[in-house]
Amino acid sequence: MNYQDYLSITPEIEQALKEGKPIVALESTILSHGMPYPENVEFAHKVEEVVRGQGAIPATMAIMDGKLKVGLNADELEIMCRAENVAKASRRDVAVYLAKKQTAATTVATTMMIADMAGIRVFATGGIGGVHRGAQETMDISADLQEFAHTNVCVISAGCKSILDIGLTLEYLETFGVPVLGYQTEEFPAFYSESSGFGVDARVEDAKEVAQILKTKWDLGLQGGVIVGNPIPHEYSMDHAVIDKAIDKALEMAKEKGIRGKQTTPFLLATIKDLTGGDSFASNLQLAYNNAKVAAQIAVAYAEI
Ligand code: PSU
Ligand code: MN
Repeated sequence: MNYQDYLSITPEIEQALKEGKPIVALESTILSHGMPYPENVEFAHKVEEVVRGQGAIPATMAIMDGKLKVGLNADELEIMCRAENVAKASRRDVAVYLAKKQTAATTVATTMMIADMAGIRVFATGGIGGVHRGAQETMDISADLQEFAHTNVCVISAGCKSILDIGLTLEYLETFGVPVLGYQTEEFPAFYSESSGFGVDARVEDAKEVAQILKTKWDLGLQGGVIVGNPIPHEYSMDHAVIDKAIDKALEMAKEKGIRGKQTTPFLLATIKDLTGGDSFASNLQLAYNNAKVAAQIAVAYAEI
């Protein structure tokens, strides 16, 4: 068997791949481990509609029944959103969960892997993983970053949350040769807010410009991903003081409870949501829709060149 035998691609996406139509990959960890049920069901459908609204086809990824699923139907989305006995799959888990037929949600790293295997080059998410605060001691660095170093997929996110050390995350990406672009901004966005105080490598003005950079990078055989930081729409951005306080408290609680490994990120996300009384969740939804929209525009522009 080769890797293609493990892919289960919906007929619509299979057809789109053949015809070179624009497709946008979407992850499922954001559904299973990043958002509450049943609000995540509405989100899962709506984010796909946003992609379609721009003329691209959505491909939500998951691991199910021993297959790498490219595109999920309504029943499968429901399973991912209910998240009962749904694991979180990063790169090292993929073979284990496939062989064990464990249902698992895909992170940024594994969504990129599956997208690449299927031939999908553009992927929209909320926030990326990165270097955790205190990583100098814990060595907690998301496998997402290694994936950017090797896998040819462009990821549109609202940057990363300051549960991470944003400065070290950007240093790591520089070391591994990953272009970090700012979508109509000079700053790398900090998820809930438009600014982080850290600059990007290059500002880009529109989807066409991103598509040209992708083409050039991959024409040159420069392996690896491209990160597009797309700031949260201004009207949804949150007060720094409110969100920073919640993040600090969540980090403290994680330490007290001895939360480690792959539990860290989901624990921090859920705790921040509780502490901000759901305000952060409303922002989270809006930034993810905005990323899906820009990603679809990039996929359309990339398909045209
Ligand atoms: N950051 C968020 N929301 C998320 C995630 C990160 O603001 O949902 C998810 C993504 O799926 C990301 C993963 O790939 O968490 C990173 O997990 P870890 O830090 O364990 O690598
Ligand atoms: Mn980690």
